[in-house]
Amino acid sequence: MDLFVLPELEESGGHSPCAKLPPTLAGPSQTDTSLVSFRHMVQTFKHLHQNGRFRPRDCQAHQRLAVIIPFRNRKSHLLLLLNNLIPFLSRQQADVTFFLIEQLPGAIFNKGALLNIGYLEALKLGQFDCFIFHDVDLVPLNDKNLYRCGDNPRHFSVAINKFSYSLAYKGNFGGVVGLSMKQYSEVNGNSNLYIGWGGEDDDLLERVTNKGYFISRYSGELSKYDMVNHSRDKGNEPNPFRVKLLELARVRQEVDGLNSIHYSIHYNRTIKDMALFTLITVDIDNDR
Ligand code: UDH
Ligand code: NGS
Repeated sequence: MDLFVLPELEESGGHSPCAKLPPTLAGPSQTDTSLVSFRHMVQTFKHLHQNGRFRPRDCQAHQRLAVIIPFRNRKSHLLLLLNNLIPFLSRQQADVTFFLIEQLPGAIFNKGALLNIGYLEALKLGQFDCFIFHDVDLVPLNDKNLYRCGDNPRHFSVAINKFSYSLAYKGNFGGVVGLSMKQYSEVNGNSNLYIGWGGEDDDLLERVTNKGYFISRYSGELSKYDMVNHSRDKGNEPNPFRVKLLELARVRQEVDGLNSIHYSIHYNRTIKDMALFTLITVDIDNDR
C-alpha cells in the first residue's frame, strides 16, 4: 500500500507560544454562504500546505489538531464548511490538519467506524494532541469557541439553530466533539456497531462517563452553530437496533471500538483538491 507521511513543515517564524486567547479572534459571526469551489479556496487560503495542514506563522500553537470529518456524498456541505472553518481556525491560531474520511458507496453509512478510522489513520501520518470529530453540516458561529482539548472530552456544538440554539437534550454529545489522544484511546473510540443513523454519539457519552470523565461545554453563546438544512441521506436510514445497542454500551466498550475495527483503505492522492484535506477513502465491512 502506498502510505505517505505528512510533510514536516519548515520552522515557523516564531518560537514563543501563541497567546492563550488569540488576539485575532472576532467573536460572533454569521455563516458565509458564498458558493466557492475547491480551486477557489486553494487560491484564497494560501497558508494551507499540502494535505490540509496549516498553523500560525508567528507563534507556536498549543495543540496540534486533527479535524476528522465523516463523509459521503455531501460535497456542497463540505465546501461550505471548509470555507467557514479555515478562516475560523486561522483566527484561533490553530495548528490543524483536516482529514476527510469518506465511506465508499454500497454499505450502510457507519459514522462511528469512520471516526475510528480517522483517528487511527491520522496517527499513522503525523502526531496530534487533539481530535475534533466534526459533522460536515455544522458551521460554528463564534470563533471564541476555541477548538482545543482539555482535561475532559468537550462538546462544542451545544447551541444549534435547528434546536433554537439550545442543547437538543441533556445528554447530547453529537455533532462536534473534541477528545485528546489519551481520552479517545482510553474509551476505545466509538462503537463500530451503529450501522445507519442514530445512537453512536449517545454510546460515546456512555463510554466517556464510564471512564470517569465529565463533558465539558463552553457557554451557549460561544457554542452556536448553523446546521445546513438537508433531507435524510440514502444509505443512512435510522438504525432500528440503536436503542437496544445503547442499553449494553458499557458492557461492549472494551471489545467494540478502536481495537475491533475492520476496514480497507483506498488512497487517492492524485486529485487537485487534496491541498485542502487529507482524503482517506474507506470500504467498511459492516458484517465483520
Ligand atoms: N454523513 C455524510 N453522508 C451521509 C450520512 C452522514 O457525510 O450520507 C456525515 C456528515 O458528516 C453528517 C454526519 O455524518 O454531518 C452525521 O450525519 P447524520 O445523518 O447522523 O446526521 P444529520 O443531522 O442528519 O446530518 C440526520 C437526518 C436529518 C433528517 C432531516 C429531515 N428534515
Ligand atoms: C437522538 C439520537 C442521536 C442524535 C440525536 C440528534 O435521538 O444519535 O437524536 O439527532 N439517538 C438515538 O437515536 C438513540 S438530530 O436531530 O441532530 O439528527 O444525534
